[in-house]
Parts: sequence; structure tokens; C-alpha cells
Amino acid sequence: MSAFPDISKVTYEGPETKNPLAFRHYQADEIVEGKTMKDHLRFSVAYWHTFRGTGADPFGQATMIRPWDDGSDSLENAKNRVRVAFEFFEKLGVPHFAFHDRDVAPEGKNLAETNRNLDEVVRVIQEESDRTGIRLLWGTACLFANPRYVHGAATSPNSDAFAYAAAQVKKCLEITLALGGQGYTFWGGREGYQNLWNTDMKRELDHLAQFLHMAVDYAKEIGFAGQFYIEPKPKEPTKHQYDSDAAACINFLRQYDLIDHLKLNLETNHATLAGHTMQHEMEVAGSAGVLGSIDANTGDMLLGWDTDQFPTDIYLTTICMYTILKYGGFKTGGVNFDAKVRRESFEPVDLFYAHIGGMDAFARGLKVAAAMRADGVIDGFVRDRYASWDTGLGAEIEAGTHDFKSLERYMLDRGDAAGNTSGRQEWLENVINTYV
Ligand code: XUL
Ligand code: CO
Repeated sequence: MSAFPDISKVTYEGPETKNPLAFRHYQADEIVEGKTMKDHLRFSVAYWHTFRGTGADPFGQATMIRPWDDGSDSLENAKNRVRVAFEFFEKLGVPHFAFHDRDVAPEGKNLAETNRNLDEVVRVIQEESDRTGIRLLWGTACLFANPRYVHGAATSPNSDAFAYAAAQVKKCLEITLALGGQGYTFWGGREGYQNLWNTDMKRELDHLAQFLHMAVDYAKEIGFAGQFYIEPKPKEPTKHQYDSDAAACINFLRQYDLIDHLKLNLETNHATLAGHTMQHEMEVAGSAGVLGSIDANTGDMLLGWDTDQFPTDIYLTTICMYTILKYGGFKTGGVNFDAKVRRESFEPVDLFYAHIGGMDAFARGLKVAAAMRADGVIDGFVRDRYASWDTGLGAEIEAGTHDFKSLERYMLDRGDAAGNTSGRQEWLENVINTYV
């Protein structure tokens, strides 16, 4: 029985269509820079928002109308939800999805029962994944919702919470492997602090690193060759999350000898909460060689929290795809819609509108980015701006043949530095607008 009987497979109808349930820009097999859009964008639906989001907020109850969901924590409900999710993924035409272990299956009365529940639901996911060819982009464990994680998981002062989290990630790696998942994400959850007076920061960070090393070791042991990601976020739920932004994550990974094992999964709303742009975070990761995947969404600049809205701003999606292309495109990563429909958008059809809008915005962003790159205006400008480093003194400095003394001699000889040229910010912004 169909959960979306009135909705057929969403197809590309072109920019002029008036059909709200069609793509205007996303054409899966259209070639851009020698690759299909499908392979460039690698779209993924976030199970937690789209199939577990209820619309509840601190002021009110659930609002979402989900006729297929009986609201219970039963295994039957969980398994049925998986079938509905795959009908949604299929109709939307996404190649991937992502989930937390606890999104898909209910917790039991102890860890053994919880693991059995998970296995039972994963069997249905496996069936549906094989039937449709829709694959897990990355798996992750929910190490933040249960009260046992009130003080964090890997950074908890309670070593039993650490042990439980280890067991949970072990299991989650196993199911991610079984489902052919291409990655595994660590988002900090409650790894951070509310108050430094009760916190041994050094010890917590050491534990977090130990935990991640255990995950890397276990992945090797079971033959999980997927990419590990760490997802920066500065605050919420804690006052300070240890993975606060791309630079903090990279520093942590280097300090604890993890940099070869994890890349970053960057999220727009987390970047803006950190006081950065998504472009900044992507450049920080890209230039360090750890740009892995993105959680596509957007925040509301007038609100100070993680609103996780669907991205529709072409300027933003252009920046995302320009930077992804600049750093060689997604390998194991993709565009995962870590976004939720508003509480007021409670009908099932809103889930379609939201994802169609996000996919179209990213498809357009990809095309705009490719056109900008084909013309090479921006690249060319940046290249020229650094031309003084290509020959003569600049090239010598880069080659390491100078020191303070030789540079002083050079400058004493010349008397003053050569003049600067304009940064042309306004002109560049105008040029970008000719493409968007
Ligand atoms: C929370 C967030 C998570 C991660 C997965 O802000 O983004 O949903 O993406 O745990
Ligand atoms: Co996220």
C-alpha cells in the first residue's frame, strides 16, 4: 500500500513548468563538467528529520500528519516506516539516505535487546536498499538523546557512558558495513561542556580521541573501508561543543594523530552558528585536504539557533558547489539534506516540496558554478592577484631560498615595496551576479 498515493515519481520538466512536484533544474543524467548531475550531487535524505521529525517544539506538541506512522515504538511501526521512507526516496529519485541507529529502530530494555531490534529493522532496510539500489551515504550513532548521555558520551565523566557509546558505535559500524554505507559520521552530540568549573577539558578531549581511535581500529578489523567524518558545530546542545568549527576539528585531529582517518562533514547552519560562512568552512577544510561531505541546509540569520531549514538560496548553493568542484568533487560524500520542514508545514506533500526545492537549488548552483569555472574569470583574477609569487623574488621565497637577512638586503636596495593593485571586490561580486 502506498503512503503517497497521489504523488508519482518526480521528473524533470524544465524551468518553465508550473508543476510544483517536478524538477526545474535537477536532471539526474545531465552532464556537467563531464559527470552526471546525479554523480556530482549525490543527494541524500536525512531519516531523522524526514521520518522522525514530529514538529514538536518547546512550546507545543507534534503537528506532523503521517498517516503511515502509528506513533508507537513498536518494531512493526519501525519496519513499516522504512518501507515508506524508501517509497519517498524512490519517488524523489535520490540515490542515498543517512540515519542514526536510534532513528530506525527502538531501544529495548537492555543493550542486547536494542541490538536485536536494530538487526530486525536493518534487515528491512537491506531488502529495500537492494530492491531500489538506494544506498546509505553514511551511518551514525545517536550518542545524545538517551539520559545516559546527559554529560556526553565519549567525553562523559562517567566511564560507563563511554563504554555504552563504544558498544553502540561498534554495532553501528557493523550495520553501516552490512548496508554498504560509504561513510560514518561523528557529530559531537553532547561532547562539550555547559560549565568549565565542573569540567576536566584535557581529560575529556583525550577520551574523545581515544574513542575515535577505537572506531578507526575496529573499522579496520571488520573491513569497513568507508570514510569517517567529523561534523563541526559550535554550540547546541552544549554551550560549547568541542568540534566547534572546521579549524577546531582539524586542530584536534592533528593533535591526536587522527587527521589521516577523518574528513569533515560541514553543515551550513553550523557554520553560521560559529560566526562563519559556509564558504569559509569549506575553504578551511578544502585547503587542509579534509573536505568530505556536506549537510545541506540553511539557518535563519534573525534566529540564533539551528533551524535546519531547506536551502533554496541559489547564491549559497552556488558557493557550495563551486567549492566542491574546486576541491575535486565529492568522493564518498554528498549533499545530505540535514533539514526539516517547518512545524507549520505538516502535510506529507510538504516533504516533497522541501526536497524538490533543495535539489533544484543545488542543481542550479552546480550549473552556475560550472559556468563560472568554464569562463575562468574568478580563477583567473585570483591567479593574477598572486602573480608576484610566480617569478623573481616571490618564487624564490616560496622555494625557501631567502631569510630575514636576505630580504632586508633586497628591500634596503629597493627602498620600498612595489605598489599594490585593487582587490576589486565590488567588480567580482558583480561578475558573480551575471551567472547566478
Ligand atoms: C545536529 C546535526 C546532526 C548530525 C548527525 O545539529 O546536524 O543531525 O548531522 O548526528
Ligand atoms: Co548535520
